[in-house]
Amino acid sequence: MAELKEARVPDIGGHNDVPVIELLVKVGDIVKKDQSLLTLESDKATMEVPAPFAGIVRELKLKIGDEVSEGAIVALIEATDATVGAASAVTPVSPPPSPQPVAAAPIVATPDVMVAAAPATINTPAPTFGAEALMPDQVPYASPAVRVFARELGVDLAKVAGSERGGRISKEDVQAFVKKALAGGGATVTAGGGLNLIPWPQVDFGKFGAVESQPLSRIKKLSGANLARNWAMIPHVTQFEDADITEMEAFRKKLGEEQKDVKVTPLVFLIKAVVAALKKYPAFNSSLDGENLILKKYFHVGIAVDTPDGLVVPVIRDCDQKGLLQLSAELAEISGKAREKKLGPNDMQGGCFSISSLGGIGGTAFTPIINAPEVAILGVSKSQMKPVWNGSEFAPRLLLPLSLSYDHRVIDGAAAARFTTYLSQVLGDIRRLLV
Ligand code: CAO
Repeated sequence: MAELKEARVPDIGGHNDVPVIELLVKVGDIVKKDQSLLTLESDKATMEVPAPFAGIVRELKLKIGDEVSEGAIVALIEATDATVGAASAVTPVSPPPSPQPVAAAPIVATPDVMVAAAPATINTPAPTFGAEALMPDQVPYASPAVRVFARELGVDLAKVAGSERGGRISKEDVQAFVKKALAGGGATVTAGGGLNLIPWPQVDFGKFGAVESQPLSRIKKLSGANLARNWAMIPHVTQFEDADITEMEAFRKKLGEEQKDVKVTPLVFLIKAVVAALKKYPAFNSSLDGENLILKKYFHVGIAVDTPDGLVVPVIRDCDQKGLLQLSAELAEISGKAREKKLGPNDMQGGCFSISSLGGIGGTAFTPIINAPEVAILGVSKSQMKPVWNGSEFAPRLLLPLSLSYDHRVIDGAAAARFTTYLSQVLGDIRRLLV
């Protein structure tokens, strides 16, 4: 018999204890190099683990429901490919294995990864989209692509009958399920978390006038699913406040005249003020993890960036350690990368709190949707000169409208009012940033 080799879980982007949701081979199967052996699914991504070489599966070391990290042994494979010795993800069974660099598994990005990935170790109380979250031994049998497709449509795969061999669910099965649901055939499409919503209205718009159908961009599809989940799952409340930024603006303009290399917008002052407020009110720099609150000691701020393809939220790291000019340079860099579609997953991971600024466009207030698993987000609208009573007369002051949406499971209304009041004080007198 040829030498037995170990196939291991490769680099899965720093995720740990990721559940096995699907075994794609069984003992005795002949596999080709790169053929998928099993599927892992974190709350951020679905990943297939490929065979590092061709051969016969002699032993499976994992079962559905096991939780694995990089380096875990997936299977023992009797190699049939002469090139095996060169494969980097292969570890001979004997002598004892040593961790080896491995090729990255193909990762099917889910909205969190694509739009605003969260710290990988946080186990956010997530909506249960399918049976896999409830009963690992009764996971619906479908490929990752079909799972992603079903999730985008809000379909619970546990309710779909698979027509392929072994009951495997195909894309067509999901489509047929949705069609039946829309036709009122009794099936229930759930939008997540067990919400039994009535079917989406089906209207032939062409009956009422000329129409054109445009496909949604990938970013729009991903961010849409993310936003819908966050909006449905998080009890949002939005607290409004106006900050008097008359002096701040005077200073910013002066800075802009002295400093021609980089454009300094109000947003970087907001980042610094937010960091000061996060330090003073640490619950805003946290994430829910089951019945615990994870308090972060770092200050990475996500910035919503509008791109032609949709919204993305890259993260500026360690904002507490950076000055206004460095933050301005990094803001220009990430927003440029976002618009040129050059952001990588790392650029969008690890955020603590997000800011969505529409101040360059207009509007007086809005209610931003929290970027889970963060617990709050600050919306910023356009500043306006307004008369403000100073005790003896109305004086013209530049007011910046702030809209703080927060997760009411974590933050009380009084804390939110304190947070926005403090933010407003800091922006009103930026010397407070030095305190
Ligand atoms: N009030 C008044 N003017 C403001 C302002 C505010 N709150 N914020 C920015 N401005 C001004 C800037 O000073 C700049 O003026 P000048 O060109 O005269 O110097 C102008 O508006 C344009 O600013 P900007 O938008 O280029 O820069 P920014 O740093 O404010 O924002 C970025 C950068 C990337 C956040 C922004 O370009 C963007 O994409 N915003 C949209 C975010 C979004 O879509 N949020 C919604 C999410 S929910 O769907």
